[in-house]
Amino acid sequence: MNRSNSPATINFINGTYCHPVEDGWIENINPADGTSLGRIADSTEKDIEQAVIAASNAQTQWGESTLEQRSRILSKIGDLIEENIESLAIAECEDSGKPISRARAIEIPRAASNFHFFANAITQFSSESHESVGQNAINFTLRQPLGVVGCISPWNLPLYLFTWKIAPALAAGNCVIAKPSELTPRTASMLGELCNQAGLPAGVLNIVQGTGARTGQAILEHEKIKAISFTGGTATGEHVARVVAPKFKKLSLELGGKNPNIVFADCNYERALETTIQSSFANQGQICLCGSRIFVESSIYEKFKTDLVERTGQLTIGHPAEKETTIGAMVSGDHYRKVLSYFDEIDSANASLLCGGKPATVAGYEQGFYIEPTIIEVQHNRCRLNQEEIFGPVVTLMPFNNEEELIEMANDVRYGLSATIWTRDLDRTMRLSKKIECGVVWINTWLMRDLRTPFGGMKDSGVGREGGQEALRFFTEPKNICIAFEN
Ligand code: TXE
Repeated sequence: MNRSNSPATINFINGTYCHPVEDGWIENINPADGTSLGRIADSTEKDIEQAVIAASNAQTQWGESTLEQRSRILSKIGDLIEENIESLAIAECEDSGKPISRARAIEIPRAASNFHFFANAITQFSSESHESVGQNAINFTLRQPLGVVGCISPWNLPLYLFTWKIAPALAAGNCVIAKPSELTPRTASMLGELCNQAGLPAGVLNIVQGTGARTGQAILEHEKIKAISFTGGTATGEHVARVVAPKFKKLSLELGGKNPNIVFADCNYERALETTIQSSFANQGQICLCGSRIFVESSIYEKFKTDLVERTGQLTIGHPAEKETTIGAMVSGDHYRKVLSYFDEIDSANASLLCGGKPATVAGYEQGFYIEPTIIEVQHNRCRLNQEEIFGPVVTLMPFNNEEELIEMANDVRYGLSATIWTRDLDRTMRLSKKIECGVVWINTWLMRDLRTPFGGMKDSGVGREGGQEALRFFTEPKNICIAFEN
């Protein structure tokens, strides 16, 4: 399988690759060098209509297929992703600018794990029963597929997040209309072919390409689409909620973050430092879970600051396809300019630039969108640099003196996705974990994922949880059946 040089990325509807009905196209730009990777279908509501018809036709049979049948097919899709890691990693790297080493070792394998995990999870999925004691009745909860559902995913971890939604939706017996980001369309497109090879019946998964405003909007508005699972920016999430709420669709939102990375003096210093490099700059800082606000206990602040700047200087900015590259390109020109615009805030916030703070040039790829990994020392938590999701290789650093002050700053932000705490004091980890307003707390680690755990955020970071049983519950309709019996 090698579609990475394919000139046009088109829709996958009813098991077949097809051109958009209205012949609309957008350009896919390689952010590493500014060249074109070809055209992408910019689908309209007519394409969504075709996808919904295909999905509706497939729904009864897929919804009534046995768990073993579904599990076997999903598992096979996972196997095929593993067999095609190289071509998928190349396409992912070209579309997004991420280092190929990351796509190959972490993200494409995780897409395979998503299918393998939910292939197993569905065979263990169960529902509750309640005996109405003294009333001679027993209640049980029937969990049925919702029907046709919509999955909309972002560009930062393209196939990883696309499959994180699709796998549980399919496992639970739904047919799916899925749209990847228009910035990173190709691995999602390649997945269609793998689904055919795995024997997924036509129409069960339909992959539509196009912009959010046009294609995504048509998914939100379609009356026959029963649920929307969305991951993306908070502003877009707010729009999605406005459109979907009056239609009473089920809705799951995974949105932005501005996560605290908290370093206490009693931590394992080397591990905290090394992992902080990862949590700050992995994927050019374009992960909603990045620890973009670093708070360090004042007694080790100066040392940590010096060491962090020095280690950051050892990162290798380069073309994403080079194996030694650790910092690749930003996903797009627009996003690159948005991230750079935050450097204008440094003076007005009375902050100090410790390193980076400007575009990087990679010889031979001058049209690429590269930014130096940047650390900014801030004076207070209320500045825009600490309040807004920059979503780039940019972190802020500031000291703290005690737990009360720290908790106040950690929570003083509109987001509540994750937090990382570095300390050897077990009591402190529990005190802080309970008080920090977020959906995921990592103690002495970062981004360690177990797919059974609930994943998602509080406050403006989203609504609902994905992962494990939570995802299977989201993608099913609970129905209470009450059976009365005679003694
Ligand atoms: O994402 P969008 P953008 C944050 C990050 C970034 C900001 C904007 O801060 O700078 O969001 O990024 C689709 N109806 N995150 O603009 O727009 C779109 O096509 C339906 C955090 O690139 O949220 C894509 O498939 N769909 C984040 C998906 O929504 C619409 C990951 C996400 O795009 C739509 C990405 C519409 N009207 C960005 N408009 C995270 N939490 O991981 C857009 N889309």
